Amino acid sequence: MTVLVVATGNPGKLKEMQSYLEGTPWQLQLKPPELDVEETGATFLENACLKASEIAKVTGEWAIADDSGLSVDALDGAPGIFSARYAEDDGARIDRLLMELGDRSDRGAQFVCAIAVANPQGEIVIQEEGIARGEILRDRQGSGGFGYDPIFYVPKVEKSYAEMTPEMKHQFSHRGLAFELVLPKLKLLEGD
Ligand code: ITT
Repeated sequence: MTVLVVATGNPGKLKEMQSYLEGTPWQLQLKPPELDVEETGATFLENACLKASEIAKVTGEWAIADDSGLSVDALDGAPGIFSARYAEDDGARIDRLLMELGDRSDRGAQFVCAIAVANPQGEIVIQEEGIARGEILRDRQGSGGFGYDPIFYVPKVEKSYAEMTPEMKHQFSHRGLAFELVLPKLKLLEGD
């Protein structure tokens, strides 16, 4: 079995990535905790590629990275690629977003997830993006998930991400959609 290093330090993302990769022939390995790649890219995809490539080169193994975030229409796409850097923890990030949006009625937003896979030489062999549209709630709703989940509402299923089961979030989320594109390509690679 070939090792695939899951290049994230975010426990919420890690849990979802591990569950999406379950059943593939890859032997998943955690990223060394001291390895932190600076996200200097201008897009989600650039940052995902930077993280996958750097972690692959340092570990000498295949690596998969996720760069994701929430872009709010009325805030000109903020926090976007700066979603993790918006405030110091998940609670404060949600508080800041709700404060910036105030009682504006245009509450449209999208979650974006870019996934990149690098070979042990650090070359990017897969890059895909998933986008999920929704609305920013006025208050937190639900207790599951992580990050901005309690304030991101998907009208089609009348639930916030934090109210979804893991299976439902897989079906409707940005990360689930990105993995739908990535998994068949990973399968082909394993056959090489
Ligand atoms: P790594 O770079 O180590 O993977 P990170 O948390 O720094 O971890 P990002 O730079 O990609 O990751 O930032 C993503 C931000 O968006 C972060 O604040 C997440 O909590 C949030 N986020 C991403 N996907 C999410 C999801 O499915 N639900 C809620 N919040 C999410």
